Amino acid sequence: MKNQEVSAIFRGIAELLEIKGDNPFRIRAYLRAAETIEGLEKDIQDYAAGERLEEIPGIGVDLANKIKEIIATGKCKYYEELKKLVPDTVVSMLEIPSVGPKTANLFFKELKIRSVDELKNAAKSGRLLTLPGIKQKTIENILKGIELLKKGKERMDLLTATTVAEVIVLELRRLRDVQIISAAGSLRRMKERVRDIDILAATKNPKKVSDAFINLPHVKRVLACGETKSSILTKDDVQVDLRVIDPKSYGAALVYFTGSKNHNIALRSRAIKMGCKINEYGVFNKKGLCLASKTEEEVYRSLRLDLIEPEMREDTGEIEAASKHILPKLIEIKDILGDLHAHTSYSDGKDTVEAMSQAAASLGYDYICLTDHSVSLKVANGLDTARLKKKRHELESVNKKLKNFRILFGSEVEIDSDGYIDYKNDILSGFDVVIAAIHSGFKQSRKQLTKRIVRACQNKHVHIIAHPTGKLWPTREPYDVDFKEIFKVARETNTALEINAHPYRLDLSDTASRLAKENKVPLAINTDSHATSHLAYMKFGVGLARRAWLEKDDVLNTLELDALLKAIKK
Ligand code: DGT
Ligand code: CA
Repeated sequence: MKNQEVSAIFRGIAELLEIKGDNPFRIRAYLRAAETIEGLEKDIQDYAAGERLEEIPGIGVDLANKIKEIIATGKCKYYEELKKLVPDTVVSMLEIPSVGPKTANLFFKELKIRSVDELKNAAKSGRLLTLPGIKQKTIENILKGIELLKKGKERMDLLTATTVAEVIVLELRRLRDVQIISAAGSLRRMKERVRDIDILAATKNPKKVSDAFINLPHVKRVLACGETKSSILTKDDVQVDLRVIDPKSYGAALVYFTGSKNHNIALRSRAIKMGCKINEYGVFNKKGLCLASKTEEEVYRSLRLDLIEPEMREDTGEIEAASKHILPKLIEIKDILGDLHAHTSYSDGKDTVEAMSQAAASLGYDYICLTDHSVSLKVANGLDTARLKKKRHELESVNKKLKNFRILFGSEVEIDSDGYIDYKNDILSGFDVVIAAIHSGFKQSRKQLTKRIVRACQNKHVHIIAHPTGKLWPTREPYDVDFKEIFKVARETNTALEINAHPYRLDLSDTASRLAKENKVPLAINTDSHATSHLAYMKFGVGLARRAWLEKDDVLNTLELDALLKAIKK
């Protein structure tokens, strides 16, 4: 498939044109073409071979010729020429939250600043202040942005981590010498951000498995290669560690390398109190006799504990609960019966009502709520009354086609700076589900932001508050709100809080979700999908919910449709 290659080059061209301050229409044309090509189901080479490139929406003669050139040579002359005008390191400045193409261009042209590091020095030395429109506050924002960017690069999001891990695990699983293999570490615990990927393989032939690992096609550099552990850096600069272990110790090793470190320490002290010893090879009694090692279940049992699910292994009360046999029965992906937050091409989603609904039905769901943006969110093409009507008609006609599946009519509405909603009550009352969200004014005080959310909860038409703290990985930190107050009002008004499953959001966090449960606040796990492929992000939301000790009954979208509609009533 050359599709990714072509769309990456088109995106690169758009970025460079933006820095140069080129014609906005041309920039948009490249971006749109990149998106369309990325979403094509067929290989772009097939279109090229049949001289059918211009049938693709947004592709004219000029772009078609560039696509053919990329397919034939792997390169695009126009892109190479643009790159000579603007170095890569200048482009990388765009990753800083408060730096747009215009400012990047200003720094580059006026002060010859060519990289993030050079920008940091210039910001610290006061040199930037000589430029027009740059104030002390701008500089503070730039420095803060650089810090956030650095932090973001130290850890990766769960989507990146699972994608890399799945590919490698799949390749190694094919080896005859690998008996069992699993991801371990923070990824297995579904931690929100992961530093590196740990994989554990059971084998009688460690050398062969390690050799295969360090020779995988994804490897950029081998960092270490030893008897029991090898480490590589993938071509995307992700560190992956593989541990190989004798099958008879697999369970003990899996417990050990899944962690967390604090959980392991707590297990070890429990073992010591029982007169035993635990390590990656097993649980041993005083005489050195192995009591358990092969499976995780045995290992926990030997310490008189129920099996603790990986997501709970953080030493936050799980060991005590396991010893008393009162661990929660954690929610599972199969418990989810629908998704209550998804966008279509009516607002800023990529796919149509029908495509989104069919994708949700094929996941086995009973329902999806299509919650396009509301009228005041112009940047996301929010819907006015006329388009709402059109969408409603379309939903009805698609609903007739789908069996055992229902599309709900919803909207993600704006909470304004005072906490009021942008649609009038007569419109709001026409939706099956209303999700309210803050998309502007993040810099207000804790008090003001809390008041906005509280007021939105008090609106009798609002069923769910979307991504309650607004964080967006890696550049936007959560805004500060008074959860105690919000939980109280959410419970009193029967307003659910969302666990947004998008890997860049994961908002509420695991700790906040656990507190929400303890405060009896209704919760919903939603993907906020903007394309059919995003519906699969549900697993990240469920992972987070499991880290928060949530059970099926704590989550609204595990309910069947009628029960759900009843439960959200205010
Ligand atoms: P990360 O990589 O920072 O996202 O988090 P983890 O939990 O994957 O940490 P990592 O990769 O350093 O180690 C993997 C597991 O190995 C960890 O969860 C528990 C275990 N482990 C690592 N170091 C220690 C240690 O010093 N003591 C104990 N008891 N276990 C450790
Ligand atoms: Ca790790």
